[in-house]
Amino acid sequence: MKPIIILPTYNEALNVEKMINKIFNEVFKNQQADVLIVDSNSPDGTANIAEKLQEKYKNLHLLKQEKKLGLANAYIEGFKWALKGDYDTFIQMDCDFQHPVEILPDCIEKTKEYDLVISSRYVKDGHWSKDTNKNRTNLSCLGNIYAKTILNCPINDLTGGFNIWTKKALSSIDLDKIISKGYSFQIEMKYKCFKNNMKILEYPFTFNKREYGESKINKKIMLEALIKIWKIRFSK
Ligand SMILES: Nc1nc2c(ncn2[C@@H]2O[C@H](COP(=O)(O)OP(=O)(O)OP(=O)(O)O)[C@@H](O)[C@H]2O)c(=O)[nH]1
Ligand SMILES: [Mg+2]
Repeated sequence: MKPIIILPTYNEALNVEKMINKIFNEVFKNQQADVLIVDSNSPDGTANIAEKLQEKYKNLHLLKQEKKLGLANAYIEGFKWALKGDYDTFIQMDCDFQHPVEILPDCIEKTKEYDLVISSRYVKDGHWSKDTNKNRTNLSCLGNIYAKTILNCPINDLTGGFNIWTKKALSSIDLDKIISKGYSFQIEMKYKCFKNNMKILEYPFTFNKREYGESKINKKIMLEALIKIWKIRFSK
């Protein structure tokens, strides 16, 4: 049994090779973890780079989606694939270095006591990197307060995408009933986990600024998330 890191990618050609090298050469040496890239047919050729890397790393897997159907769809396909494998820990992480891979061994250790470990910007010692645009941080803070209040849920970082799931927590959620398409997926998954009475820890980390490549988040995606929270609140 070992962990699997699931990396959704859309146009991450500038990041993917560096990220995979860092995971396998610096943090999980001797390939004590697997990585699954779920690529939504990125026009910049991210999947081609991943295929080349598979020649070097036998623990690197690639799911090629035919088209971009949103972050939720990519993660659901990735989770379903991983749940069929011999894994005990399922890690969600962006492929743009905003989430520090180095903290993963500590977070994985914490899954001995907790069902879900959320890497959090909104607990003591959790931060945004100082050079992040203030509008972005304010929007995230407000979004989290809004979601937390509507859902009446104690999780501070509901929107974050750096989460470490045990098999128990992930299997407690019916992935076919997830209603989110975009980034509200992160909120919906954590809320369902909370409703399923799983033991949850928020582990502090510093959210870095994206160095290479472009953000996929836009006003439409954010608006969709704000509205979806009401549907999530009343979904079964
Ligand atoms: N497979 C897949 N990956 C996606 C999709 N949309 C975003 N991603 C990936 O999901 C991760 C998070 O997306 P970002 O655009 O970095 O979102 P963010 O980190 O909230 O925003 P920034 O701070 O602006 O970077 C990245 O690894 C993206 O490449 C999608 O539709 N399909
Ligand atoms: Mg990002």
